[in-house]
Amino acid sequence: MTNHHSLRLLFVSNPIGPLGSGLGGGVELTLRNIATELGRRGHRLTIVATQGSLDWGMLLVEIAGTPQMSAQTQGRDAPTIIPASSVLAKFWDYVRQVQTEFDLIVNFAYDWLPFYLTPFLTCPVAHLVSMGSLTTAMDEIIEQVAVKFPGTIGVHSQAQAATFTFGDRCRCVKNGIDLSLYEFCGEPEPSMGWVGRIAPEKGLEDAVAASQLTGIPLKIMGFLQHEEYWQQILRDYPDAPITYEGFLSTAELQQRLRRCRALLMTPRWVEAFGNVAIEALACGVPVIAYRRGGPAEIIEDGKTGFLVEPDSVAGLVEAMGKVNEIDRYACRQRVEEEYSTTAMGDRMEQWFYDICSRNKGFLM
Ligand code: HBI
Repeated sequence: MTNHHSLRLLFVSNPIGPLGSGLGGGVELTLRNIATELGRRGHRLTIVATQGSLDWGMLLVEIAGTPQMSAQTQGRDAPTIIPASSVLAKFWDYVRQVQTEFDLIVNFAYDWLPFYLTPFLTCPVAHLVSMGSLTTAMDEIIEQVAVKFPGTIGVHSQAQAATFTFGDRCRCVKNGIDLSLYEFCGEPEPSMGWVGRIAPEKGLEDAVAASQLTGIPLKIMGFLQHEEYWQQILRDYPDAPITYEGFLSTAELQQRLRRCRALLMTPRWVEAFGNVAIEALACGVPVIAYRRGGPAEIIEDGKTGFLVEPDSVAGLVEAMGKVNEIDRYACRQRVEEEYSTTAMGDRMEQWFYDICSRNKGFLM
C-alpha cells in the first residue's frame, strides 16, 4: 500500500437549505459523515454551504442566497432554473475563485450548474449524485461529465445507477454512518418505525395502512415536508395507531428507532440508498422494505429483514408477522462490516485518490 498524500478537499453542499435544516435530506448526513471520516484520516476539509448551516467543527464557508427548488418536485421536462441571487451560482463562483488551493472538489448537489461548470474548472470535481434519474436536463448534463471525466460520477447503489442510461459509467460508493451514535437494542417494544421526509415519493400511507390493518403502533419520524399529503393520510386512516415524533436529531432518532420491532420502508421511487435502513440495522432493528432501489441492496431477505413486493400493503403485513425470526444482532454486525464510517471512508478515499491520480499524474 503506497502512502498517500493528505488531500485538500473542497466539499460543496446542496443548495436547498442550510446544513442541519433537514431540507437536504440524506445528503446532509452523508456529507457530514464523509467529511468527518476523511478529516480523521488527515485530509483537509473545507465545506461550502448555505448561510445558517450548523458548525460541524470543520472549516465552513457560509454563503447566503436564494435556494434552488427541490429537484424531485418537478417533472421530467423541468427546465434548469437559476433564481435571482442564486445561492448555487454563488457557491460555484466561490469555487472558481479558490479552486487552485485544492486537490479535489466534491459536489453534493443534484443540480445542473455544477455539472455544466466542471469542464470550465481546472481542479478535478467528484460528483456524488444523491438521487436516481429525475429530469432529462439532469440526465444529459450528468452523462456529459460521465463521458468527459470517466470515474467522477459517484452513486449510492446499483439500482440508482440503473435509472440512468449511463449507469455503467457510475462508481457505486454505497454510504455509511458513524456507528458510535447508534446503540444496539435487543429488547424492542411492539411498535414499528417509519423514518423519512414526509412526502409522496416516500409512500408513508402504505405503512399507516399496515398499522391500521394490524393494530400495531407505528412511530413516524422525519421532516414534515408536505403538509397536505400528511393531512390526507390522517383523513384516510383515522383509526391507525400512529404517532408523529417530529424531525429529530440523530441522537433523538436512534433513541426512539432502536426500541422499534422493525423499520418499515415504503419508497414509491427508486431510493438512491436509504440511510435510514443502515441507521435501523445499526440499532439491531430489522428492516421491512419494498424490493426497490437502494434498500433492496442493503437488506438481506430473511437475515437482516424482509424484502416485500413493491407497493404491497399485504406484503408488509405478512413480513411484520414474522419479524421476530430475525436475529437483531446480525443486523448490527452487517452494518459494522459494510456501512461503518471506516468502510465508507475506504471507499470514498480510494475514489478520490483514483480521480486525482488520473487527473494530474498524481504522485501517490
Ligand atoms: N433538489 N435542486 C435540488 N438539489 C439537491 O441537491 C437536492 C434536491 N432535492 C433533495 C435533495 N437534494 C436531497 O434530499 C437528497 O438527499 C435526496
